[in-house]
Amino acid sequence: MKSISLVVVALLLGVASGEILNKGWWKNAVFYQVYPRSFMDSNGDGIGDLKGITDKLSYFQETGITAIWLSPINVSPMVDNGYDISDFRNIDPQFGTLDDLKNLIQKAKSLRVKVVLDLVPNHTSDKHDWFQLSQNRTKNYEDYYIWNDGKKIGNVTVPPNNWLSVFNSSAWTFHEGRNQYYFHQFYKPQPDLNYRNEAVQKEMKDIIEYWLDIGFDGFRIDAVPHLFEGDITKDEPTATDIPPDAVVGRDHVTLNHTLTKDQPETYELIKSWRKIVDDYANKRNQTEKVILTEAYTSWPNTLNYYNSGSNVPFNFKFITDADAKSSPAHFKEIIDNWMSGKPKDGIANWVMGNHDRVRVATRYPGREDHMIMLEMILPGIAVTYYGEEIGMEDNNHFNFTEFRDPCRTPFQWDSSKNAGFSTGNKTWLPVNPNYVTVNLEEQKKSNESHYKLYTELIKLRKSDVLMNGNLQTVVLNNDVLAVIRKTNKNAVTLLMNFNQNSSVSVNLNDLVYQEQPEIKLKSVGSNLNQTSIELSKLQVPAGAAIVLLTTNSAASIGISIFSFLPLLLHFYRS
Ligand SMILES: *[C@@H]1O[C@H](CO)[C@@H](O)[C@H](O)[C@H]1NC(C)=O
Ligand SMILES: *[C@@H]1O[C@H](CO)[C@@H](O)[C@H](O)[C@H]1NC(C)=O
Ligand SMILES: *[C@@H]1O[C@H](CO)[C@@H](O)[C@H](O)[C@H]1NC(C)=O
Ligand SMILES: *[C@@H]1O[C@H](CO)[C@@H](O)[C@H](O)[C@H]1NC(C)=O
Ligand SMILES: *[C@@H]1O[C@H](CO)[C@@H](O)[C@H](O)[C@H]1NC(C)=O
Ligand SMILES: *[C@@H]1O[C@H](CO)[C@@H](O)[C@H](O)[C@H]1NC(C)=O
Ligand SMILES: *[C@@H]1O[C@H](CO)[C@@H](O)[C@H](O)[C@H]1NC(C)=O
Ligand SMILES: *[C@@H]1O[C@H](CO)[C@@H](O)[C@H](O)[C@H]1NC(C)=O
Ligand SMILES: *[C@@H]1O[C@H](CO)[C@@H](O)[C@H](O)[C@H]1NC(C)=O
Ligand SMILES: *[C@@H]1O[C@H](CO)[C@@H](O)[C@H](O)[C@H]1NC(C)=O
Ligand SMILES: CC(=O)N[C@H]1CO[C@H](CO)[C@@H](O)[C@@H]1O
Ligand SMILES: [Ca+2]
Ligand SMILES: [Ca+2]
Repeated sequence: MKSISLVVVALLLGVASGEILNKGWWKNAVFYQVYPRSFMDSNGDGIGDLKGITDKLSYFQETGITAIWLSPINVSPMVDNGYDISDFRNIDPQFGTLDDLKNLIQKAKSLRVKVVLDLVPNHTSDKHDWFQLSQNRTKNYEDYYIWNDGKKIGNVTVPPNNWLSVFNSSAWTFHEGRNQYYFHQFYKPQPDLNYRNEAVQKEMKDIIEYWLDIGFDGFRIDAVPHLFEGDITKDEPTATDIPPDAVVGRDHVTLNHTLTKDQPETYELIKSWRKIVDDYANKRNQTEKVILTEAYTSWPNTLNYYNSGSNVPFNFKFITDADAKSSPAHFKEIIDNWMSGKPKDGIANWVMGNHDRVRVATRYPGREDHMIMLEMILPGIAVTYYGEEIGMEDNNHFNFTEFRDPCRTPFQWDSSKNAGFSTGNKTWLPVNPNYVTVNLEEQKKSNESHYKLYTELIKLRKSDVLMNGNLQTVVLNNDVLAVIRKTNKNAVTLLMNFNQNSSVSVNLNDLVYQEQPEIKLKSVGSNLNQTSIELSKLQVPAGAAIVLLTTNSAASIGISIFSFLPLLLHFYRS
């Protein structure tokens, strides 16, 4: 009897007894966001493409990047730069072919660079087959989207509620063919999928498995707070603090998004996706898949994402909650809040920029190195937006049609035509004219550059103290933020002087170990020329950031006594 049940148990386990390998590979990772249109153009049409990225894969390996994530590459009418997908299983011809992608992934694997796909599940393009079938009520597809009759006021039909699109104006558009409104959180040609329909959930599961078959190491999931909507018969309340220039009834900021953001069902959906990727890896004994989620949201909701299986609920606090005027105390608060607020076993992450935001070098003028040093020295995951490693700035020399364009201009490889991005006669967005001086080739040659600093930081991250050390944040003399990582052997200290006008003297005696103080790294142009370092009055030059390493002499004594202990015991016994 007993042996039979053992066999049964073994069989049951056997079914699911694969193994997820290399668990936690992402915990100290550097993720790098590639914006494919702007990274490298292989065929001179002025638009970046997959072959271009493949040609540059060794760059990521050289630099020490763990994983790249690709902004959308799926087939798209490009109403919103690929965030409007019309075929989830194919590559937009502007970027190349499915074979190009397979080559990219294969080469990346051989270089040990992981590749993550941007999944855009909140909506499709109105050109997607599903929408074509849904708009004429083809059986099984009627409810793929969020359709509604609207309300009759007298003889006039109006949208069912007051919900507004993220890009302002009503989130409902009337469709003549179907004689109903459809809902869109973003642009009109981006109808929202109806995740309350099981068939839609099944479609997305199949799509996730499809891309895992192609070889992706995980997904960055776009706009998760917008996946579900609440009761359509209800209006959203007016927001409490409306900006003075906003138009009530038109602008998204004027409503409190109690029904169109962060609905509780979202977390169940993320959990189901976690399960899909885990089951997939488990069944095939593959490396763990990673899930990154994009959500501009509150603390409790961020915790929900952590607890639903998102490895990296993006931390945008240095984009949304701080700027160049923020004090060291404010930075400290942001860091401490994330560290104490995240779940105990959750991994912190730090994002300084992305394709929707002003670049970090433009938001923190002259302090781009501070911000990169900060994300690299803090515990957990660092996320780089392409070009941050060379201090690329927003291209504000042109009048762009889109408010998000200035941060999306081509990568600045060298000082040749089009910054080495394209051999074409024009590029889809104009290259920043500063490429003549701000470019990778120049920075590789230079003794002191943003790029050199970036690669040195990545090397330093591999040290035990930055992988495992604890964290302390201290404000010194009102001007300097100290970020200290410490093990019982040594301490790495980042000192950021927020004062651009004068150097500040700080006393580190009670904060760090005393032995072998060594300046490991410094921000570009920091003017640091101390020959002997005095921990009691260390000068941090105006606007500079430095990384200091010190050693615990007691720890090495401790270790030597400890290692003699067995020997002593041996003597004692004999
Ligand atoms: C996965 O590994 C287990 C042992 O850990 C082995 O029994 C199983 O056959 C492997 N499965 C595959 C698909 O390789
Ligand atoms: C509905 O639209 C699809 C896609 O355009 C088309 O193939 C199909 O024939 C249409 N069905 C009806 C009933 O019009
Ligand atoms: C709607 O009704 C009003 C009066 O009730 C009338 O003046 C108007 O012409 C009607 N409009 C349409 C489009 O039928
Ligand atoms: C939205 O409403 C909630 C209560 O339902 C309130 O706590 C919150 O402050 C409101 N937010 C805004 C932006 O109006
Ligand atoms: C939406 O309205 C706000 C003002 O409330 C404005 O700042 C923003 O640029 C508008 N967005 C678009 C896409 O027009
Ligand atoms: C951008 O357009 C504005 C108004 O149309 C104009 O005043 C400004 O000079 C333009 N800037 C550039 C860099 O062309
Ligand atoms: C670029 O411009 C040159 C000179 O005007 C022209 O000869 C060439 O055909 C153009 N190349 C492309 C790819 O359009
Ligand atoms: C760069 O460093 C090398 C070796 O340390 C030195 O020989 C060279 O003079 C330096 N160049 C500049 C421009 O400082
Ligand atoms: C630095 O000096 C400028 C003008 O010289 C002043 O506006 C600014 O407030 C000063 N900054 C600090 C941090 O003292
Ligand atoms: C370092 O040396 C340079 C030139 O020798 C000098 O201008 C600068 O003030 C010094 N910096 C510090 C922090 O002493
Ligand atoms: C938060 C957010 O807006 N994320 C993306 C969701 O989709 C829109 C529309 O396609 C994109 O523009 C956003 O980047
Ligand atoms: Ca191209
Ligand atoms: Ca939605």
